[in-house]
Amino acid sequence: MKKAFITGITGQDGSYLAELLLDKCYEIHGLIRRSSSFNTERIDHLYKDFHDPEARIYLHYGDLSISGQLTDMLYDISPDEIYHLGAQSHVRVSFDMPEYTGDVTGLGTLRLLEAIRKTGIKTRFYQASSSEMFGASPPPQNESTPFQPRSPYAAAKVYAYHMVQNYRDAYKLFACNGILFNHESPRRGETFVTHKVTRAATRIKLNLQEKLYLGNMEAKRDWGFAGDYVEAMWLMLQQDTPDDYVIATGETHSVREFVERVFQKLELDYEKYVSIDSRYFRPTEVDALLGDASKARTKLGWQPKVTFEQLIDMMVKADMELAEKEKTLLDAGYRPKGNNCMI
Ligand code: NAP
Ligand code: G4F
Repeated sequence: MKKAFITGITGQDGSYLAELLLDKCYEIHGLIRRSSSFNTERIDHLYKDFHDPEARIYLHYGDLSISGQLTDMLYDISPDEIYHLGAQSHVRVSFDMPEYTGDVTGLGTLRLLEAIRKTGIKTRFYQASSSEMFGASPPPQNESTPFQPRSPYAAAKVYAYHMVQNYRDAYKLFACNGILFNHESPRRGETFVTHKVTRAATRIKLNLQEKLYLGNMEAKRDWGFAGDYVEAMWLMLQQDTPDDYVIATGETHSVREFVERVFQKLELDYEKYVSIDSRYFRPTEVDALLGDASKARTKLGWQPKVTFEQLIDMMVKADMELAEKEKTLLDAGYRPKGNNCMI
């Protein structure tokens, strides 16, 4: 049985990747942060108590900002594959917390690479690089497009990307950068724009919310489905040689178009409900992302399965179910928990 170590297992991608690797009969070790409230909601359906003989997911407390502990953990587990997905991943928040983002999103990668080098374990390493690194470079973007980062998050990811390449060259580590364009799902964090929109529109439909406040609606993104993208991560680590790959759908849509389509599906006119709030604008924006994933298609045999339209349907359906539950509770006199004041 192969062993995988996943950082960010409690995040959107971590949960889909854990599902995929369980299907492939891996033993999974995940890094989780101590939290005063539960933070394992996305993997609760996969988890079995470790006393259960069928348990194949093991969780370990730790933090990407603490190197000694990461080194000990990797030495003890000695995983065949490491999927490094943990990060402060919110671009707008990275402007509020640039130092923290540099530490966790940038140096966190270095800490893991150093842990591999120092322990000498034989492993393969996946780095969650990002299309945000392209920043101001005009679309379409592929593996040869220059990086022009436009946020502390993107700058931290560029640093991590280069450290991966450096450790690959200097120490012959099997280390890959997956340069993934935006990917979404019903498990996407609610402060990212797609989920913020589907959640708000479905709540508006059921009279649970009156308005939706957004920032720059003209930005364009290449949005795919997270479930498809984790397959590409796995494929990268199954190749004979390590390399870097762009993963994208090759289609781009503006935030406005996304909003319009979601509201249309619910037979609502978005212009009646959506207002602009400048606090959601970024000091510097990435105007347009559109990925060219030809290399992944040719070398990995990877291509996305879920279309933009299907992604929207999936997210609207899941959020409508949640909104209906919320309404049922409210109608019965209960106050449902979980409305985020930071959205
Ligand atoms: P996400 O939902 O925000 O998940 C981030 C994960 O990192 C969570 O499990 C989080 O733990 C963990 N984490 C944050 N700070 C940590 C720390 N100091 N120590 C240990 N763990 C920490 O992100 P995602 O959308 O799944 O994305 C996964 C990775 O791909 C990230 O590196 C992201 O930057 C990158 N990426 C994402 C996209 C995209 O469109 N989704 C595109 C390109 C690249 P908690 O649950 O405790 O917060
Ligand atoms: O959903 P977003 O916050 O995603 P963003 O900034 O593109 O970053 C995501 O994708 C990256 C890959 O390219 C990842 F590396 C990163 O970790 C993250 O997963 O914003 C998308 C667009 C932006 O242009 C933003 O300005 O939507 C615009 N937007 C407009 N109003 C908004 C809002 N974004 C958010 N989060 N909230 C708004 O109210």
